[in-house]
Amino acid sequence: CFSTTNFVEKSHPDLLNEAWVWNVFDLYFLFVYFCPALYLCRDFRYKRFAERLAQLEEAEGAFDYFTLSYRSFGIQRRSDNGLVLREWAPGAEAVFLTGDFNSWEKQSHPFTQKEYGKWELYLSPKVDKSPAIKHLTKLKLVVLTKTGEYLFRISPWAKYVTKTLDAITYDWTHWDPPQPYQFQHPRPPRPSSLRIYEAHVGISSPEEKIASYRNFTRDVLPRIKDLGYNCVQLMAIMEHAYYASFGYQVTNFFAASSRFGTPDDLKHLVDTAHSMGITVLLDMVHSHASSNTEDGLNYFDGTDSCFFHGGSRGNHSLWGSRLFNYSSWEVVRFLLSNLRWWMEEYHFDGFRFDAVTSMLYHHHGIGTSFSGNYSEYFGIHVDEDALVYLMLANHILHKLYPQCITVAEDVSGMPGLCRSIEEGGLGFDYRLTMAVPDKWIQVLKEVRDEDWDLKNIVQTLTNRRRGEASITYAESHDQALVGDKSLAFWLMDKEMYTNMSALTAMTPVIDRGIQLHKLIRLLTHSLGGEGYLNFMGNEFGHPEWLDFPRKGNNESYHYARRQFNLVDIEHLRYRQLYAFDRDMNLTEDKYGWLAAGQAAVTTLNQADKVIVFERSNLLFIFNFHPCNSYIDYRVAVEHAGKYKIKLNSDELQYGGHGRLVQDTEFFTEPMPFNGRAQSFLVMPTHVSLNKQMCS
Ligand SMILES: *[C@@H]1O[C@H](CO)[C@@H](O)[C@H](O)[C@H]1NC(C)=O
Ligand SMILES: *[C@@H]1O[C@H](CO)[C@@H](O)[C@H](O)[C@H]1NC(C)=O
Ligand SMILES: *[C@@H]1O[C@H](CO)[C@@H](O)[C@H](O)[C@H]1NC(C)=O
Ligand SMILES: *[C@@H]1O[C@H](CO)[C@@H](O)[C@H](O)[C@H]1NC(C)=O
Ligand SMILES: *[C@@H]1O[C@H](CO)[C@@H](O)[C@H](O)[C@H]1NC(C)=O
Ligand SMILES: *[C@@H]1O[C@H](CO)[C@@H](O)[C@H](O)[C@H]1NC(C)=O
Ligand SMILES: CC(=O)N[C@H]1CO[C@H](CO)[C@@H](O)[C@@H]1O
Repeated sequence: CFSTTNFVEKSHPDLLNEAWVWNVFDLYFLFVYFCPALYLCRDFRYKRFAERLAQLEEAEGAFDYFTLSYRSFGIQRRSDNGLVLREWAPGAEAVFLTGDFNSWEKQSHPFTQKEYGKWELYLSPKVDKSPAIKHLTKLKLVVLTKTGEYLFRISPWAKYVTKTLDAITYDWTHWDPPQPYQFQHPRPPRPSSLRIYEAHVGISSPEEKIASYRNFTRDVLPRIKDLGYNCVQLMAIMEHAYYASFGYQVTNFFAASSRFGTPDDLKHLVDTAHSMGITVLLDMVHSHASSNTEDGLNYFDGTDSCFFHGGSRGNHSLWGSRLFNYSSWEVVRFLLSNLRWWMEEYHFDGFRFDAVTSMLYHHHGIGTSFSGNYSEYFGIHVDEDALVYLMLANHILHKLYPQCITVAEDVSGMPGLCRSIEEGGLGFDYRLTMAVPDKWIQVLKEVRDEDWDLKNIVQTLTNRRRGEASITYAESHDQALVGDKSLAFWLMDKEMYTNMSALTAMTPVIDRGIQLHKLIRLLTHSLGGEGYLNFMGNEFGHPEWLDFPRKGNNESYHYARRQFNLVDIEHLRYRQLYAFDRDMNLTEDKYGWLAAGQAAVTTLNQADKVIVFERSNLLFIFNFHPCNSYIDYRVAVEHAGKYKIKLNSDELQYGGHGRLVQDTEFFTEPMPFNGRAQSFLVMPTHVSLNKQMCS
């Protein structure tokens, strides 16, 4: 999300550092022991969830039916080509349908009022038995308000909205193609190690214009495959009238953005990804909605409380957007059906829920910092309705699609976020470690290399809630946004324009940048979580930052693109970073450290700037010292035997110095060291060590 800078994540208190596993007994014990009220809170949450679920089951048959409401709302074509239209507009005095089909006659097609604020209209087939409204017909709802105003609206259930170049707002375009898209490929199995490529279709080309779903399918999916990522997370798919909102001010929740092509083009993209074994996640924005009225959801029925909270509670003061009323039955129907829609219609494999912190708390995280004190997560400042909504969403998704993956963007560190609902959790599979990228930016911005506090860095990477899975990243789209810049640019800045050639010797700036870029990413990948995420382009050290066309930059696309052309130029060093990123993923794919429990750090030497840890039968050794190389450095291991180098950032092909002999074999000795029974000396056979780096 684009406004997380207001949130501060501090390290969590001691409780979390103990290796306790979250289970019902621990919960009970902890809460009863430390604070009975918290235990009651957790219990209360589960009860509220169970009640809500029971209500859905009872009132609407079963949640399966309730959450498929996109099959009864909006426009439905029956088998005889009769059209049934249904809307929820409790504040309306009357509702009409208008469009090309009735020459934009405002009142010729009135809806009939039904119970609970619902409206219905039936359009019989034409004489030739074809439907009354053709594929690609432009439509509008006309809502007559209680105050006698006529409002032109797009159906909240619209599947396709389009805009002509000179128009100001979007049009509702009826989507009912004669040949519906047929998916060819099944969903791939759920990966045990999630390596996510976070991508935005529109900016996915070097050209200074908007790239399409087709461009992405043809040009970017093969790169993702080649890089060894097994998951792509698509941003900005749900239609957003304002391009520069990066997809976070959604106007039409059921429409795939037409800026990038047709719904079928997106289906083809997902299908093609599946054919490559790539899982596809959708960046899901259910935390708020655009405040647009004519082409958004705001004031749909002429009141401020349809879909959203009425009054000031319905406004997000920082984002200028509208906040959903999660206690409303029809809002829950709309949002849960929205999740089903993207699963069923587009075959997405799961969701990354945006701005979960803003949903969970009445204060939306604004001006609040989280220290880890449990009173911050339980109490009257928690929006229990939003919390129960998220539990319902996770329950339904996991019940209906056992392979579905849900990821929460939460900066607060809500306990139990990624524990099962039965245990009193919220039921997400992963959370994003939002403190990690902030730490890297802070280190690169503020700390001299020789002063890096490795203990603090390791703590940031490892201090997470045990028993709850995390997706970690050195940088995501948040860090790339204008005002900040990519890690590569923090490291190498302006020399990236002139000194990235691999044909000349590295300058000290480029040398440092290339080496640290690799180390930062590998350390984050191997120590930081149970999944890893990279933002499109950063795998090869994308320079600069992202800025979408807007008034303030003269509508320029110069920074709204990804310069894949850089990595395609044979003699530039971007290739070396790309190769390392690729081999990092391939090594993970082979050894599966992400799926292998947390690492045990055996050496954390602040003076030597060395970190050593084991994970998944692998030994990781990092030297962050800006000047020193070491000969005969003792490292501890658990398992006796022979060790070989599998991935070496110092290889020449990765822009390294080639100081290690790749096929060296290391034999353990039964010499206890740093808490392990075995150890050995790491001894590069090439002793042309680069000692002069600091001189
Ligand atoms: C998308 O692909 C088309 C067809 O090859 C090409 O003409 C167009 O320039 C591409 N657009 C972008 C933004 O790369
Ligand atoms: C939210 O919806 C509920 C149920 O429809 C309603 O009772 C309540 O007044 C709404 N809250 C606000 C602030 O609009
Ligand atoms: C909510 O925000 C809109 C514009 O952003 C404003 O017109 C409206 O008065 C606000 N409502 C309240 C109750 O603050
Ligand atoms: C946690 O917050 C509560 C309520 O604000 C306070 O009484 C308590 O002292 C805090 N505990 C810690 C460890 O800071
Ligand atoms: C770095 O780029 C500058 C400007 O083009 C050039 O003068 C200098 O020789 C380059 N340095 C190296 C080592 O290539
Ligand atoms: C936008 O264009 C105008 C007129 O060409 C120019 O004066 C202004 O500096 C430009 N602004 C930016 C941010 O480039
Ligand atoms: C998703 C993906 O490309 N995975 C590949 C990772 O690397 C291994 C080893 O080369 C391949 O077998 C996988 O297909």
